[in-house]
Amino acid sequence: RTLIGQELAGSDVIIVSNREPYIHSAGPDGIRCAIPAGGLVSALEPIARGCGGTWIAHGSGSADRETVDDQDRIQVPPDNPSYALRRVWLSPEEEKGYYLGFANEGLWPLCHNAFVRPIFREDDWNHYKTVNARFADAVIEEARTEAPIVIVQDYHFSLLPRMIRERLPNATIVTFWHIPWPNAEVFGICPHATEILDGMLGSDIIGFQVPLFRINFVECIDRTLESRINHENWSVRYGGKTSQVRTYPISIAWPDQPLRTAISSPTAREALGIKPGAKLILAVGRLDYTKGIPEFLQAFEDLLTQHPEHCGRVHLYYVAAPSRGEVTSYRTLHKDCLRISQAINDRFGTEDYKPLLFADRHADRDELSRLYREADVCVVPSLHDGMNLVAKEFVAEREDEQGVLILSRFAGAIQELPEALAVNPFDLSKLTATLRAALKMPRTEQTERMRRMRETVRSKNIYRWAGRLLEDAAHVRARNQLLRRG
Ligand code: GDG
Repeated sequence: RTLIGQELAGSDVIIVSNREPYIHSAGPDGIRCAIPAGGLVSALEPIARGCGGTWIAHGSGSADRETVDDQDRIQVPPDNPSYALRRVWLSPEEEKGYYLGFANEGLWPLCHNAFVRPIFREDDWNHYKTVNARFADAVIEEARTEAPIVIVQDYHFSLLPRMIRERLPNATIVTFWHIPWPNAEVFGICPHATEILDGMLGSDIIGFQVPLFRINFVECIDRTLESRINHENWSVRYGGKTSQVRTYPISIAWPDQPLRTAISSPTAREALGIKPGAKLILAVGRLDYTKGIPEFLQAFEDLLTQHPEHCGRVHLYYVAAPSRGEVTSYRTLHKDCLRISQAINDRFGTEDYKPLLFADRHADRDELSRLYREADVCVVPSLHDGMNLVAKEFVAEREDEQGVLILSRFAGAIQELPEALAVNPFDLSKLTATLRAALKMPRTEQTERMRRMRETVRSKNIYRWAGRLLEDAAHVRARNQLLRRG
């Protein structure tokens, strides 16, 4: 963490993401400032703090507007201001077209094999272009030098690297794509495939979570653009400029201080009414159709149907934080999950046994930590996932080296965590069988697997991710400076 700060102290570093690192909400005692959940913020916050850079994001709440009145730029975090947060305000039409429309109804389903049809509306695309251009303006305004390091996050900003490059040719631009990249045939569905690839190749470095996504990306370039690809060092020469295509598997901060709860406070199990000896299965994730929620609920129902000895002895706690509720497919998913959950409880519940708790709300961080620590099994049944941080969080919390992780074969995290029980969430009978095996796994085997996973997550943590990415950026910057001089 300190190294990152030292390396970049005084550098002109600009981070761009859709979401803000701090969310302001208005309450009875004024405006409160909270850190949103998710890996992106914990990964990039130390960089922003360490180098006193600037973070540019979409201002997301009315309370946000109140905190700045008519100014767009504030110093954060509030308790120890160390970098600037610049908000870009979007009109409701821009937000709908760029964020809900093109990014979340177009690119999100395009990039995930969840078989939800992507929707590409011309209007959404126009808003996406406009908003990318507005963020480019903000980058230009915020750059303190003519050669800043700009770190662009995710599928909301595929056009931004080119837009910055045209106006700041000496910038070092790194784009990190947090979600999967589809194969060339699928990507070809997008009516704006060429512009998107051209936009991304404005970057010096394009980062993906795992090797397959980079292979897919390079294949898309090969089929779409006049370019020269070097398969040995994964670089693309296009329009007189070279971009490196790299992999940086994202991770989490290893907890510095394990959560210590007061001895007198009830355990998560007690709070849920779980009897001693009964097993707790946990799943956590945004309410998103890529996360395999109905699929896993079905597997749980099958477990209770086919192996009734589990009734009364096994509980499932599903924390499904609502997400993108303005998009129809998400609303339908939410209703389906509630209906299936109700049916399971109606069928198997008794006066003193409720098999399933489906919590469609945002849990607080301490509650999640406790659940991770007390669960017997944690399930990540994603149909497709760039990485999946929940799997790593569960492992990081298990100081006791107990607990079984069931992890989708289609989540990037499986590549670093082969000791998890891998599942294909589309294969219902195997999913149910794996769940059964997890519930029976001997403690010694749990320890063996968990110990190895903990070693991996401890060493391949978020600081390593950020460190590798910035080291590569510094390398590219130094090389470009030399080329310019000489
Ligand atoms: C993308 C990619 C990639 C969830 N519910 C609650 C809550 N969470 C936290 C988890 C975790 C984060 O949100 C979700 O992590 P995922 O990895 O599942 O991320 P996505 O949102 O799908 O984001 C993904 C990630 O980017 C990073 O590159 O891993 O593949 O899709 O940290 O703990 N946190 C709290 N309450 C909740 O109810 N506090």
